[in-house]
Amino acid sequence: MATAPQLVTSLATMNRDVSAWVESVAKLTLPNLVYWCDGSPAEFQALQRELIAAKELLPLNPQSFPGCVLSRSNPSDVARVEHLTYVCTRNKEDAGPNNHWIDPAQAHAQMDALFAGCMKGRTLYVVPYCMGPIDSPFSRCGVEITDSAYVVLNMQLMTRMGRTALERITLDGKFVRGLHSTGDLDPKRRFIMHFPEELSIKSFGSGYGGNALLGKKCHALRIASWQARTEGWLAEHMLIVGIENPEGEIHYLACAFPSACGKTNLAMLIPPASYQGWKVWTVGDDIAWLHPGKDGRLYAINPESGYFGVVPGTNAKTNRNAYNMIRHDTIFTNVGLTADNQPWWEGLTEGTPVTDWQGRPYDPVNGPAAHANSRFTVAATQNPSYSKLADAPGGVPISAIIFGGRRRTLAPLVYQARNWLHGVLVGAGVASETTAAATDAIGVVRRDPMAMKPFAGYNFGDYWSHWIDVGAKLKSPPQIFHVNWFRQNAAGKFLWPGFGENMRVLRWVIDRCKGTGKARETAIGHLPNSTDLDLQGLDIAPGALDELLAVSPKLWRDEFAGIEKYLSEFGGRVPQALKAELENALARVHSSQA
Ligand code: GTP
Ligand code: SPV
Ligand code: MN
Repeated sequence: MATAPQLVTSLATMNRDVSAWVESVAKLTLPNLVYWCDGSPAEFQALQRELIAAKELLPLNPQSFPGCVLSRSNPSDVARVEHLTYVCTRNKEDAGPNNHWIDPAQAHAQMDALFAGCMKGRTLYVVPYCMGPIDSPFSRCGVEITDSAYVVLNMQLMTRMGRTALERITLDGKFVRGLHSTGDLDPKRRFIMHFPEELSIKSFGSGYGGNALLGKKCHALRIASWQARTEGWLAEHMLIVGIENPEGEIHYLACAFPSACGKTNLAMLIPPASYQGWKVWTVGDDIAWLHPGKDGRLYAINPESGYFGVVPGTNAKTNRNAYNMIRHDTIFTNVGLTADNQPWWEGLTEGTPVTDWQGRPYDPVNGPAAHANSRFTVAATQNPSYSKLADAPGGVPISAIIFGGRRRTLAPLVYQARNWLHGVLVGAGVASETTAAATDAIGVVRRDPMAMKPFAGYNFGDYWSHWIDVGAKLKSPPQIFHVNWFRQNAAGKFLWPGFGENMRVLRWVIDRCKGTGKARETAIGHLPNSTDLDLQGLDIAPGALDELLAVSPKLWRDEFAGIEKYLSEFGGRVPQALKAELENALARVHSSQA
């Protein structure tokens, strides 16, 4: 007979719905202890100390990385698992061809069988959290039940977690239920299931990132995108950044790039030396919730309060803000170590790795010292470019939406859509090379509409309709653009220097929004001539810009044929207006001579 779980804090009596759910989960999972997280710094410290004592976390060099720890995950558990991620709607068509699906009743049965008794000998943590500023009408709450203290620590950095969140849940009368167990980390017993109609999530068998920190992709994108559709807003895989010019005018941009395609970097970019007086303010680095405002503009909040960022490639030159930000009070996951216990990763220009991410002596034969999807978890307030408006309950007004992808060929450095509807087509047509952020093959170009392929909680056909509807509600909709920082030459070298230099493209984007930027019209939209970009002080290979700003009608004909084929997978759910827009685009590209 299992002993009755012991209740630890007074939070257990604050909300009857939450308590009843916790009780029923405890009955199923049979933990030793039920612990309600209050979200206090003392709690964080105590949990971290416990994990260090249990050797589940390794303290890093206290002189150079004070307050930092290293977590090594199971080598089979290092990224999101898209093939094991499901959206379980009553009607299969509602999940759409963009999602894996099984019947909700069957999904619950399958998951509950895995959860039965899975927390024996473990602690069940109750993690109430609020996605978004605690006092924002746009915020939405959830409770994650997990048996991983590592998840608790991450949720504390990534969300507004604990007592205040539980108070808000009581006011809202509603919350997303996320049940998580690391199980035995057997990849054959690993599933991430979403039940948008019930506002619930069940995740078993992984302790990693988006699989396990349920506030992030599971709630703030898959469940929230469903909620957003019924409530008239958008939940998107976008960074939010403010660009301030020397006159003090700030334009906010929301940019959707697929996983590991540059969101965190752009969100905290440092402008080139010639940009005296320009400042960059980070509102968010991964997720944006966008609401039409009374003034006819689109407003964005960041539902998160921390960053779960890609480590490799971070250095003082590429991303000095991140480099400084992660030197204290940061959780590193799956990086290597130097002899004196400093974290080490590929792209660092100093230090030598002696231990790899699996804890083995470093040997290049075994691959990189840090896993390609190794991550830092850090509170957003540690970011030197943290925006004063990151906590603003009403969010920030968005001037431009920028889609992007990782395309070796074809997609130019930047182009602007003609209008909102054309922009929705540009977003729907996004394709990008896959990255280490998910466990599948890397470097394969796939369609990733609005960078939401792994995250839209419903049928993409309905999703595009919803985008069109939201645009129709806006008197002053954001201008829509597409960028590509990842074009390569024949030798496989990046044509564009990227990182801070991306500011030059953002400046053109903002000028276009203000109506001052110049452009030429092409078959795919408006492109800058090289003379329309501010290139002062830029070191770029001769001919590279011409290549970056070229549009090949022949290649684009093939591209649009591919987009047409892709959209047809969604059959009758694709909005007529989008089909008509695609026909226009095809006609333009076919009649184009160049
Ligand atoms: P997720 O957290 O997975 O959603 O990723 P993200 O979109 O935030 O990507 P991130 O900014 O972490 O960048 C991913 C990788 O791309 C890192 O290794 C960066 O160094 C690299 N990267 C980012 N921006 C640029 C760029 O402008 N040019 C080039 N060449 N690489 C970049
Ligand atoms: C992504 O893959 O887009 C991430 C990391 O931001 S994870 O939290 O694992 O989803
Ligand atoms: Mn992401």
